[in-house]
Amino acid sequence: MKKYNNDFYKLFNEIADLMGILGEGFFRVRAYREAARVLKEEADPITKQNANEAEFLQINRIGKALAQKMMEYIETGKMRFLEDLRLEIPKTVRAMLKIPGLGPGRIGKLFLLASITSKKELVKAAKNEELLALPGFGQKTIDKILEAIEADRQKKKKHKRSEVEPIAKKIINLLKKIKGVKKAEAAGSFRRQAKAVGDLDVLIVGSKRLVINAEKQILKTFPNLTILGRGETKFSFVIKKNDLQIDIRFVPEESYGAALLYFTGSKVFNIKMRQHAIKKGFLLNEYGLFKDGEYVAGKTEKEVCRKLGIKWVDPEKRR
Ligand code: DCT
Ligand code: MG
Ligand code: MG
Repeated sequence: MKKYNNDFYKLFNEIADLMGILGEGFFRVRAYREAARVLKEEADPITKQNANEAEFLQINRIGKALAQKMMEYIETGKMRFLEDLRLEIPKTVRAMLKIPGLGPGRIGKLFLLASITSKKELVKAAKNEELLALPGFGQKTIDKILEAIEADRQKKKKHKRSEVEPIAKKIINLLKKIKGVKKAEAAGSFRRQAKAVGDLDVLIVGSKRLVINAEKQILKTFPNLTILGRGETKFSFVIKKNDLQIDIRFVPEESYGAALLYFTGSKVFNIKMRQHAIKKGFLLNEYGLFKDGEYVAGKTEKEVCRKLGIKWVDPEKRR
């Protein structure tokens, strides 16, 4: 039998949000939020069978107005009060509730005082300095909002590992079949076993001539892609279907280990490695490990680590 507790939690919180946007008094808004919390965390399971207004009134924080709405919802699947609120506030305004750091109060000011009705308009107004005139919007707040929107955008661009895995496999296999390719391996966050991957970084040992061949083979396998760039040692493209970017880099054999270290990252791990190298009198980059301008190591990760006097670290632990 369906339990309604979680529905009520969401619905009453939504009512609180929307009333907050419309500038309802603090106490009325809080009453809905508190009721939502109690129904989710403290109340016994509510089902059609045990639904009863008098019983609801026994629950902490539930008064007549809320108990009636609960009955209405169980009987009809709707709360008219909430439906009306939704009609008063455009969907794109309600969607702004998802922006971290932007609560109903501020959204209400944006909507009612500045006629800002979407995230897009908000970003535009923030950049125009229009927002500074609104009460509660200092430069610091505005910067935080813009940062949150940008961070959200970045996060959304991540791909699930399970989605990237088959593509990585396909690409590596295809590259390995090309004549002259000695090694092909995924680096970056994928090699670090990250659950969410921004792009797929791939390294190949082979001569520069291979870039053209690799491009041909890739286009055969993935006809629908956007090429972002092709250089002598790099080929970047986006698979259109899922918007996944792939960076393939071609490195000489003597640099493979150093390049694998570098392109596996993380960025923070690389900084630590380079600092360690400097302390020991080396220079470390994606081409190799150098001392006084002379190549010392670079063919494998382990060789580089050995010369640096440090243990090889599992990619998963390179944070
Ligand atoms: N790198 C670095 N310094 C930079 C940029 C990159 O040391 N300024 C290294 C570390 C990671 C590697 O190159 C690949 O870079 P990204 O693909 O940008 O990072 P990632 O760790 O693979 O993360 P993402 O999942 O976002 O691709
Ligand atoms: Mg990457
Ligand atoms: Mg990359």
